[in-house]
Amino acid sequence: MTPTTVKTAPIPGQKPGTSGLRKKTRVFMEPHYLENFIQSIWNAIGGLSGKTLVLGGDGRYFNDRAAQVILRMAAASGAAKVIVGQGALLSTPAASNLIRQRKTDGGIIMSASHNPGGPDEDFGVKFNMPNGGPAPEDATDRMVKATQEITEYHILEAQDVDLSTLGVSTLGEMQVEVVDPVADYAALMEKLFDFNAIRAMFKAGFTVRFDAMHAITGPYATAILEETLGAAKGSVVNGVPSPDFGGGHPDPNPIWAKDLMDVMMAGSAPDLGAASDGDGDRNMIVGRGCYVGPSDSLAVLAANAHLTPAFSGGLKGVARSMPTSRALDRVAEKRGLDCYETPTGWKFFGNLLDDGRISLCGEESAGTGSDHVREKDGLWAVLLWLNILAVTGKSVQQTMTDHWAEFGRNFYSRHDYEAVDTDRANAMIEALRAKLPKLPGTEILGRTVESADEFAYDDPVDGSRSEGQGLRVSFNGGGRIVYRLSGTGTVGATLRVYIEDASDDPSTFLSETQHALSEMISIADHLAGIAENTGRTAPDVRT
Ligand code: VG1
Ligand code: CO
Repeated sequence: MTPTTVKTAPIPGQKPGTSGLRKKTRVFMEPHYLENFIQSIWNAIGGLSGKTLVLGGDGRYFNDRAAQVILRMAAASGAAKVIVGQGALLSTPAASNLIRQRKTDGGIIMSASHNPGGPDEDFGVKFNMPNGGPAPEDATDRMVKATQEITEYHILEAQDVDLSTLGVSTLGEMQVEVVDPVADYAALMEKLFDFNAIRAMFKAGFTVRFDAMHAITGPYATAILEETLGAAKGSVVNGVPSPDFGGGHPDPNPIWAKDLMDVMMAGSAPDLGAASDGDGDRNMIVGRGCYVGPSDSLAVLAANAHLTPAFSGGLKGVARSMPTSRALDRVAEKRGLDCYETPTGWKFFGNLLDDGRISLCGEESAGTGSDHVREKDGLWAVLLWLNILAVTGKSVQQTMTDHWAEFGRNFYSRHDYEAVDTDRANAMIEALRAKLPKLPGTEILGRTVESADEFAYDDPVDGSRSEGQGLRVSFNGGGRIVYRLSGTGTVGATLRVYIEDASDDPSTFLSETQHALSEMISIADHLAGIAENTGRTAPDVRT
C-alpha cells in the first residue's frame, strides 16, 4: 500500500458557510471534489503527520463512501490514528465529545445537518478543532485559501476498512480504531444529569415521545431514554437512521416534525415531545398541547439549570446568537448573569466556553448547548428538560406559564423564504442596508424605530472581528426585526426574517404567536419589501 499523489486543480466555491461545506451530494461525488476539500483541510491545519483525528457522520447517503476516502487520505498524509464511530456514524455532539475525551487533534464530521439527504439532496463536511468545536473563521479562511491553491492530493490505494466491527486495525501505517458511537456520549450524560430522578419520573408514569426523524439520534435516544432511563419501549420513534431520512427533512420544527406536533396537540398526548435533526445537535421541545419555541426553551433552561447536577454551582454566564429572542436576556438580568450576543453559528460560542465566561448558550434555530462539549446538543437539551421537570414536578405548559409570569414574554417567530433568486435576495438586503442609517426615530406602521444597524461582532476573548452578520431594526417597546441570508442552504438564497415583540402584560401571555406578532410581521414586509423583492407572498417555513 503506497500513497499516490494525484494532480488536481482548484474547484471554485469550496467555501464553508455557517457550519462546514455543504453542497448537493452529486457535487461532492464529482471527481476530486471531496478529495480537494479534505486535502485543503489537511493543508490548512499544518498537515496530518503524527496526528490523531475523530471521524464520523450522520449516516446520510455517501457517508460510508466519503469515510473510506477520508481514511485513505489521512493514512497517505501520515496521520497516526483515526478514531471512527462504528459504521462511520457519530452525532455531531458525540463527535465533539470524543475529540475532547480522547484529546485528539480535531475531527471530521460528515453531515449537512437539517438539510435532506440522498443522491439528489445534500452532503457536507466540517472540521472541528482540538477543543471539539467547529473551526473558527480564521481556520476556515485558511481552508478556503488552500482550496484555491491546491495542485495535488495524497491518497492510499487500498481496500475498504471494515468499519462494522469494533476494534483496532491498520491502514498502511495508520491505526483505525472503530468505537461504539453511543457509549462515551451516554457516559457523559449520566455524569451531567440526575438519572435516578428521571428514572423515578418515568416509573411514576411520565410519558415521552422522541422523534429521531430517521436520523442519527435514534440509537442514542433509544439507548439512553428507553434502555437506561426506563421510558416505555416505543417512546423513540423513527429511530433507525436511514440514508435519506425517510425522504423527509430532518429538521425539528413544527413544519417538518408535523407528525410529532399532531400527536402532541391531541387529547392523549404524552407529557413531553421532542425531536432532533440530521446530525443530532438540534432539539425541538413540545409539551402536551404546548409548543415551546427554541428561544423560550433556552430561557427556561437558563432559569432552571441550577436544579440539575451539571449546573448545581450556578451558571457562569449565558450567550445567544444575535437573531435569537431576548427572552434569555430577561433571565440573565434578573439572575445577575453576563449575557453575550454572538453571530449565527456555533463556532462563535467556542471562545466564550473555553474562556469560562459562559456555561449555557443557544440559538433560535433549535440549538442549545453548554460547556460539556463544543457543539449544540439535541439529546442533552431533552435530558436537561427531563431533569428539570423531574425536580419541579411541573408540566411543560405550567413551566412556560410560570416562566412568563416571572420574566415577561418575548413573542418570537422566524419566517424563511427558501430558494429565492440569489440576485434578488442580495439586492433586497443591499437596499435595506442603505436605508438603515435614516431609520432611527422614524415611525413605521405606528411603531418608532429605536435603532437600526448591521451586526458586527468583536470576540472579547481573541479580539477577532466578524462583520456583515445580519441587519437588525429595533423598535421602542421591545419589538425587533432581523434580516439575514442563510449560510447553510444549497439552492439559491434562503432569506431568514426573525420577528420579535416583547410583552409585560400578563393578559397577553397565552396569545398565539403569529397573532401576537401580526403588527411586527406587517412592518417586516413593509420595511424590506419582501413580497415585491422575492415575489413571495408567504414564507415557506415559520418556526
Ligand atoms: C442555520 C441556523 C444556525 C445554525 C446553523 C447550523 O444557519 O440558522 O443558527 O447554527 O444552521 O446548524 P443559517 O446560516 O442557514 O441560518 V446545523 O444543525 O444545520 O449544523
Ligand atoms: Co444540526
